[in-house]
Amino acid sequence: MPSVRSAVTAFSLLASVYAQATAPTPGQPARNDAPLGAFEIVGDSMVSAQQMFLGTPDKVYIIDKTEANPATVNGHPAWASEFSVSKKGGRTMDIVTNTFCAGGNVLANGTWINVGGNMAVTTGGATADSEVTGGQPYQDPDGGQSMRMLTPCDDGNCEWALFGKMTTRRWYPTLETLDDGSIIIIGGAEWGGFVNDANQNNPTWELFPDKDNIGLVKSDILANTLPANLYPLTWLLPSGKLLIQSNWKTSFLDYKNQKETPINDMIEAVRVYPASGGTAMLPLTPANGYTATILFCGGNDLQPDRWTTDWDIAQYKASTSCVSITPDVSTTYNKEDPLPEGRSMGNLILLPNGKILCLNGAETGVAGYGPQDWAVGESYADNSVLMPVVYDPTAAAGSRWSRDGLTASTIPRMYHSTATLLPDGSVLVSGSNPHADYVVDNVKYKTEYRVEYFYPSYYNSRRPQPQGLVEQLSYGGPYFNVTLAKEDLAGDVNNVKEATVILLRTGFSTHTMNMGQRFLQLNSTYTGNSDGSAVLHVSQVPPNAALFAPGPALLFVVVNGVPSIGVQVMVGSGQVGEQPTNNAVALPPPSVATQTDDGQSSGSSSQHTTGNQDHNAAMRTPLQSYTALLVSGLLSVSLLAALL
Ligand SMILES: *[C@@H]1O[C@H](CO)[C@@H](O)[C@H](O)[C@H]1NC(C)=O
Ligand SMILES: *[C@@H]1O[C@H](CO)[C@@H](O)[C@H](O)[C@H]1NC(C)=O
Ligand SMILES: *[C@@H]1O[C@H](CO)[C@@H](O)[C@H](O)[C@H]1NC(C)=O
Ligand SMILES: [Cu+2]
Repeated sequence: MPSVRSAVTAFSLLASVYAQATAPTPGQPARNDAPLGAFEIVGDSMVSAQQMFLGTPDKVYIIDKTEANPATVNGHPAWASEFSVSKKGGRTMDIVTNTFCAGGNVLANGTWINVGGNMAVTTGGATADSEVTGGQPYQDPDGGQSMRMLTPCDDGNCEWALFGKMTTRRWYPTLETLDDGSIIIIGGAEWGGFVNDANQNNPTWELFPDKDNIGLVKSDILANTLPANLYPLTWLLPSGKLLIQSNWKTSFLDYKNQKETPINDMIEAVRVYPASGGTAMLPLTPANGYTATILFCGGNDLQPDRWTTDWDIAQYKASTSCVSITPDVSTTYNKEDPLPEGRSMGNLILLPNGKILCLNGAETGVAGYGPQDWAVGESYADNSVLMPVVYDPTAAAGSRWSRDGLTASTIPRMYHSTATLLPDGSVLVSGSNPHADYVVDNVKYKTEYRVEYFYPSYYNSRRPQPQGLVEQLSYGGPYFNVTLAKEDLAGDVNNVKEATVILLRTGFSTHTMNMGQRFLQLNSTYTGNSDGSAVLHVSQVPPNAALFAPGPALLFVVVNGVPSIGVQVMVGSGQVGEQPTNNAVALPPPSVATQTDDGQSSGSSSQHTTGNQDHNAAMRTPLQSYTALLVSGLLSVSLLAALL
């Protein structure tokens, strides 16, 4: 006979089943039934995500331009917010001055800066007359020379603070973190407009902090690439020089000696804003000797004079062209597999499995907006591309792009949209607002607040749970050991042979660039144990801070293409300044002991089979036990019902 006590026990069992179904297991993603290869609308960004970055493992910081967002802060519309990845919502923030098309990046000590922007505006993006109190109704002082700082937090108590002024006004500057963890601030226009022009060009760069008082330094490439020279595409190269790509030109910048050297022109398409191709440095790996190759995809083939004439640019076909350059080896651009369709504003996001996700953007037109009759609403782009596509740099040429298993989004992500990788390996996508102000009615491309998560194919897999990951990485020096249990290796110790340890900086996402985004595979060897567990011996970052600038990054262990949940680590000293480097300590030689299973030792081929069977068992077990719990939970519900 069922007693009340057994019903109570059954009820608490049910409660625990519920808890198990909702609370994420440590080391595992929030859910294991996500729609793979697809997007899911998860929340509201409160302000439109024109700029965005992952600041802590749970917090994404979103920055908009000043506009009539219904969400408020300190009695005026908000144009910044903090979004919690786990809670799928957050709070508005006061970023004080107009951040319209500002730039950002992270310092070696983990503080982010956001600089530049535009004048105080009033309704419709029109210039406001009051520069002192800020324009009404927005109360947004001029942000043209603003420097803003935020040290991300998880307690909801951090705020943006103004801390000084740049030497000059910069609207559309690029920021790149340098090998000493300071930041170079490059280019921009003084006052704004669709493209730059000679009357407001700012062909200079400056440093923050500017420890040697260099001040303002002139840049030839920015002087010579009007009008499409805004947000110049810039990477710190392993050589310590910067690659700057603007309009059709390319240069090296040796910032330490303040010397620029022109190299070959870009081919096939303009990649910089407003053509807005997607760009990413490919993974730096031991296999490629940590040689940097940069991929450029999409954009369009417009010559300089075409940007300043009035024609229906919104229907002009974007380019399918992808090219790459390996600047420390050769200054020639190489053609790569083209995109399946032309794309402007297609954002390239590095995934921890070494593949690159291309998403967002449009098949025709360019970044920007305006009042012209031909504009779509105000959008200078049309024919949104809703289907993502994935690039595998290790696949054979001709088959690097793939759409296997992918599903389209339902939300056009046009001008002023963004994307960033999250620690669980999903990708947060937000923004889109090809308008001068907040517009949601009667337009094809409205101001977007919807936040989506995209779930790569590995998302639902049981994640490796590496033990022994460090919190801080040095440049060179001793290696560290990371333990993987048998289940982390899907039951086959031989899987350790292909396991990788990945350092990934997600970057500052805006205008189809993720400033500072970078992927570096740490060198590693392994010791596979006879009980099926293994130890990875993992090198620190190679002794060259230009390979991966100091500052916070995510660390992943990837087994069979499945990443662990990324943990935030500090690369380098945690301080701005020259980084200590040491020689890398040699790693132990790789070895794998013969795996014994149920006391039976086996040869390598049957061992492989055993491993696969174990893999299936490992995949099944949690599901089976979950089902068992669920069944007993349901039984207890009927038990309870029978009692009442
Ligand atoms: C990081 O460095 C910058 C520049 O030196 C400084 O202004 C900021 O306060 C530092 N942040 C922290 C958390 O110390
Ligand atoms: C890491 O593993 C190697 C090889 O098994 C061992 O010699 C070394 O002592 C280990 N280091 C630490 C810090 O555990
Ligand atoms: C990786 O480590 C091994 C063993 O110490 C070493 O021989 C090799 O040169 C390293 N590779 C790179 C790219 O540093
Ligand atoms: Cu913009």
